[in-house]
Amino acid sequence: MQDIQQIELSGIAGKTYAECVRLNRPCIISGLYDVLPDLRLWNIQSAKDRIVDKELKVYVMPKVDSQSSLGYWVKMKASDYLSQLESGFFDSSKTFYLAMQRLDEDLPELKPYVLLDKLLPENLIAASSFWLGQSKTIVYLHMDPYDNFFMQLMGQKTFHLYPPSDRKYLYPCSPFGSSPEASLVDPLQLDLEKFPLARHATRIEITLKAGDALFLPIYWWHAVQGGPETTMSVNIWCKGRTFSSFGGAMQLMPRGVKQGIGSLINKFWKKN
Ligand SMILES: O=C(O)CCC(=O)C(=O)O
Repeated sequence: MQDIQQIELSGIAGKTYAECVRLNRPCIISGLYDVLPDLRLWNIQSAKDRIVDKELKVYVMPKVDSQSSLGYWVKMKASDYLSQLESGFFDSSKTFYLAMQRLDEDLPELKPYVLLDKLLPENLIAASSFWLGQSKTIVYLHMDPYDNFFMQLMGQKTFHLYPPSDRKYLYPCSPFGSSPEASLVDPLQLDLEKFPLARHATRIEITLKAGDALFLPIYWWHAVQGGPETTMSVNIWCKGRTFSSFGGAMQLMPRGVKQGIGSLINKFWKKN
């Protein structure tokens, strides 16, 4: 792993986060036993035991060479998804990904097995999500308005990272469009003819294996590539630090304002 600091998880909730914020760089967190006491619990069979009866929303990504082809979500029974994960998916032209399932709302059955409060006090947690994918999933280059603790439970994932200051080289989508968090650049197949400025960007590549955790600071650009086997992960997005990068905040501000106005109108509408 290049240029990446390792931090041992502190026994005091919030202390590791404070250290990560001080460094304000991606770091690997080791010694996650307090948060994930039994890594062996995270396998397909235990997922079956806990969530088999659920109806899930699964992300479907067409298997083509370009991030311009959009994915979409389908409803699927957990039992079908999990058995297809084991036996191979019927439709090999697509990649299926049980992505970004909120532990609070979508899969509370799994919450008791990740002791999030050993890492962060509850008031700092914006959301936590579960990810379970077939091999070679790809989440294209984007950034999020949260610090992220990303914990790998099964299989490997490679993160392709760029700092917020590389925004000027990464062809971000318009701040006024629907996906201001996305970039047009594909680090996995860098097209320098189409995106010549991308040659100036500084990429960091980190591969996480089961038991590893990455701290990814707010507004860092990341594309995430699943390894050759089934992958399982949990992450926590942390509250606060919106203005820690001016460029990042400006990129996402118009959408934040639109969402704020939308929810005010909704509240007003419901009242009357
Ligand atoms: O695990 C993945 O496939 C994507 C994760 C991601 O983009 C995130 O945690 O922000």
